[in-house]
Amino acid sequence: MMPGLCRDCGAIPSADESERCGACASPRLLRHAELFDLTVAHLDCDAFYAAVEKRDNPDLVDKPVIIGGGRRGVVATACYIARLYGVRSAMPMYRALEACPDAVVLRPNMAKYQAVGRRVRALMRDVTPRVEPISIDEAYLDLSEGGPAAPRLVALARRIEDEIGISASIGLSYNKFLAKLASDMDKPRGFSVLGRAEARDFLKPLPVSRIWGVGPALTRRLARDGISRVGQLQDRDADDLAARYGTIGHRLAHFAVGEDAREVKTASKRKSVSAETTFETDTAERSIMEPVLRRLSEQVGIRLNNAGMAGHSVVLKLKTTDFRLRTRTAGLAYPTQSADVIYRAAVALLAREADGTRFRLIGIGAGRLTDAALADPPDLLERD
Ligand code: DCP
Ligand code: MG
Repeated sequence: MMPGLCRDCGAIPSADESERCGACASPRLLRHAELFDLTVAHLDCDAFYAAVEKRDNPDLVDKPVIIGGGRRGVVATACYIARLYGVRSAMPMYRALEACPDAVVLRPNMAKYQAVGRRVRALMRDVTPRVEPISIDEAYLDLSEGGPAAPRLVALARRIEDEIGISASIGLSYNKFLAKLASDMDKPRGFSVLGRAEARDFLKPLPVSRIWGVGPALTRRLARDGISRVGQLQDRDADDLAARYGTIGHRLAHFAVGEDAREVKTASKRKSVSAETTFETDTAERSIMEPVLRRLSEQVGIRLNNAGMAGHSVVLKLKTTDFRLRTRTAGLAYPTQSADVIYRAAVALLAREADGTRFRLIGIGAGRLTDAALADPPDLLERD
């Protein structure tokens, strides 16, 4: 019999293939052969900023709502009604309003979203301490301990709706890569399951850019080699791919067939929070590298904030044209989440390394992680 679960009341549906839950008559039944064997989940709130605003103003519930504008003039997010008109995150606001002239546009209220994000995270930590936050509204959960994952996730989604008043979508699988793909499959209010049996076929038609770590540059390079779909990587030898594309070749081979060995990393297990990028062309110019460092510092700041952590040191990572790795570390007077503090430390480190050597990759990390409560004493920041 196919294992099943009701997403509304949590009951186990009867063996007959009925379409509705025998206990509460809900049609929202989950059925999957591996339902009670899978333990890695990805949870992502639906239209997060917009959902919070709708929760707080019932007049907005059935209207198209766009959050954004301000200095950047782009859409941060749009509710699912506005998405029916084609409005998407990162779209210029004027285009969004061309597509959906009746939309209600609101400026983001970040402090409120941060607070709601923390409450969502607290509910996740009630289910398991093994939570790895990825951004303000999403996280991975490792549910390998404490009983079958699926019923606990069904209950979590319900608590987020009942106690916080927004909805989330969940992907359940056997690793992080597939869990994240799954959570995206059935938004909003989704619950998708990707088992071992179907992973390979599921991945086959996807564009290679869906593989974690495959950015625009590598996507273009693969396209030049005639590879656009994940399926085209499925029968390739990992060492061959590594010989052609560098170390990421191993990842291409493994992820293409649904293998991802990354663990769900809880805050206490994490040693650093970092961001890095490969230059389109190798460079020795500080004037080119510094703006890149600025952007990476901002990413690290956001990631620290999302993870509720602060770094007590800054690590600069450079890879030379001949693939030699240089890492340089600077201690900080106090733990920080500030992109500015990280950037200034990184620029000082870079000044010492910019000796005419050409670099192909630059990265920056925050090390010696501590709890965010200890970060950036206000008097120190003000003195800056
Ligand atoms: N965000 C942003 N700019 C972007 C993307 C997102 O400011 N380019 C903000 C607004 C989102 C929030 O981050 O509400 C979470 O991002 P998601 O990508 O999870 O998007 P949503 O939660 O809005 O929608 P979805 O239902 O697709 O997850
Ligand atoms: Mg989201």
